[in-house]
Amino acid sequence: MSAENENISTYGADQIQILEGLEAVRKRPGMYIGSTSSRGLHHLVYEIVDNAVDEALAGFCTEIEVTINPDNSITVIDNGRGIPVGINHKAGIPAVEVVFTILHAGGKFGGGGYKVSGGLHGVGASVVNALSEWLEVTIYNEGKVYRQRYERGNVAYALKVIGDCEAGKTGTRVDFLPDKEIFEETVFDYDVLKQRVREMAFLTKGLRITLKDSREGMERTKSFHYEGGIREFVQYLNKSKEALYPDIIYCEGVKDGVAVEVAMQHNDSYTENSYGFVNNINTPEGGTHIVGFRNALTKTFNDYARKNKLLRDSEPNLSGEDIREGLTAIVSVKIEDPQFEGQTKQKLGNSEARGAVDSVVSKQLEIFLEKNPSVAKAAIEKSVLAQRAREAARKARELTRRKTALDGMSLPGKLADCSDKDPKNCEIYIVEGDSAGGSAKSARNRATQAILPLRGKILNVEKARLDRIYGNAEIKAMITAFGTGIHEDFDISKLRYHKIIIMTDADVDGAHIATLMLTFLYRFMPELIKQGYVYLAQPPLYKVEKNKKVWYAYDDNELDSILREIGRDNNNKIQRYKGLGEMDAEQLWETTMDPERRILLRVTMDETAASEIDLTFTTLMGDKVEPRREFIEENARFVKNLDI
Ligand code: TSJ
Repeated sequence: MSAENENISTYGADQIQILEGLEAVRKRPGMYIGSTSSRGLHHLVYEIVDNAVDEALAGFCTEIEVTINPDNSITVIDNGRGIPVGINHKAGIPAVEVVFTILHAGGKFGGGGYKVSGGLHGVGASVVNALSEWLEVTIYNEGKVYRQRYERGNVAYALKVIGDCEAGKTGTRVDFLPDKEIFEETVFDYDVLKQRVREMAFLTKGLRITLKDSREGMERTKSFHYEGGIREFVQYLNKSKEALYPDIIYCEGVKDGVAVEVAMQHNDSYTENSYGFVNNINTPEGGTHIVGFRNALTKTFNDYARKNKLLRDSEPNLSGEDIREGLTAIVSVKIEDPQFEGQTKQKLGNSEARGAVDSVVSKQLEIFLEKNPSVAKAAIEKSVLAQRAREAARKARELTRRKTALDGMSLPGKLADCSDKDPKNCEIYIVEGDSAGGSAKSARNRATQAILPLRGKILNVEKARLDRIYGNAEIKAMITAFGTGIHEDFDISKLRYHKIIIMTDADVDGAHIATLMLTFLYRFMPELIKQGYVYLAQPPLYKVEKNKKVWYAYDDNELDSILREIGRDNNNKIQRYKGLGEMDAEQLWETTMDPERRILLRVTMDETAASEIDLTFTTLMGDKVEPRREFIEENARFVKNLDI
């Protein structure tokens, strides 16, 4: 009857086996792409783009174009050699069909050395095919255009020639529509794709990746192309910071089958900002490549400092942490058979990567420092200051530790604690200002809601060294109230409240204070955010009264719709709240604190491009005005809730 039946009979037993393979993917999609949420949805695109990037890494592709189509399908086009169309002898079907219909069609076939990207999932095109309502692959090669279509992983028609193209043109095009039966979310987010595409372009120097949105009303295009590769990545990450020296330190080499590329530059901040990549995939958990990098860095800088008398004989060695203070670095390795370890399988385990990165960086960094003594001096002088501050911070910390040991877990004086002691039931409101703190204290449910008022602007941890941070009263109060400790002492099981709620005025100042607090939490207790314990309260902006009835509006749109409903007339009394302090306890309770009625925003971290999170903070909190304006303008058209 249909082409479908014909194909199945053509391929016979082999085909049945194949279909079973992809059925497994549809049954348990999470096993193959992590989740069926928005994150899994976007993962489909990365999976396809990764394959095209592999072609670029092999030296045969210079351009990739990714398009979000009006029907929410995706098109990825490259100008590589085109997936081979010849029959694969082992499978008895065209190689391209093997790619799309056999699970884990990695390995080698047709002598082509087809390699699967070694990422978190790294499962390839067949998984995307299995999870798509339909997928079409089009190949341009030797003057011909080939096409094959699949539906939910099944062959819809066999590979066929659909036309001619210019003799020299080669490339691959994949169109697919994610299956609504599988995904909870099927609408693509341009910004999410943009982050990953930009990262890919930085990591593959010379490659141009263009991202297009063709959906109605959302049309836009952006091209990413960096001849400098990860050197430009470091520049980009440092763009809203003050670099300590103009140069980007760069090391590159191949050893024991591991291709190593490292770029770095110090800035005047106090936090390290390094990212590791293995086969272009971010490794937030680190691994052997990062160990090798750190080892080389510590050793080479100390050797240089001793040799050039930048460190006195009486002074101890600089620690790795001292040298990495304010360092922005990208460590990128390419390796044939990456082994991932740890709970989340994101930590590189290959021991040869440690030696390779160590050796390449040690050799080339030493040469660089010899050639650029002013860079060496700037970096080492900063490290020496870091060393002293670290020592001072250790002393301050020990003092507070001893103090708490003496008076037994003394909670901050300003904290109005709740009476329930089960953290699961407890919330802590961090409130800006004593007056709002007062209202919150009278409004709260004393059993489960604790209030910690903070005075004045909280310290910007982006601009302070550890000793000052630990000495800051507001920060000390938060740390003791939470109960978890920080850094090496951090223990999430000691968290005293399962909801940490930041409550600030609904204006620009309030947003700034909330960002300062989130910056502190992100830098010092990221687990609290990662595990979803941190929230933003949403106080209303307006109160509308009419005939003794009251409405609250949380933004201008809501105010509009309330007014439309009740009629715009002189009986309306509209009050714009300038701050939390203007609300009385009852109003604050019913609008912002009552668990039954309030709106809380949970703060989340999207790990798609970790490097972008840091950039968001430093752009918003740093000194440079220009990048901040650019950032706000660039994002203003599509502002959402600040979703870090
Ligand atoms: F993921 C995918 F399969 F869907 C896909 C693959 C999607 C896209 C957009 C591009 C590709 C892709 C694969 N682009 N280029 C290639 N190259 C090959 O598959 C290829 C071509 C020739 C040879 C050879 O040895 O002659 C080897 C390979 C692996």
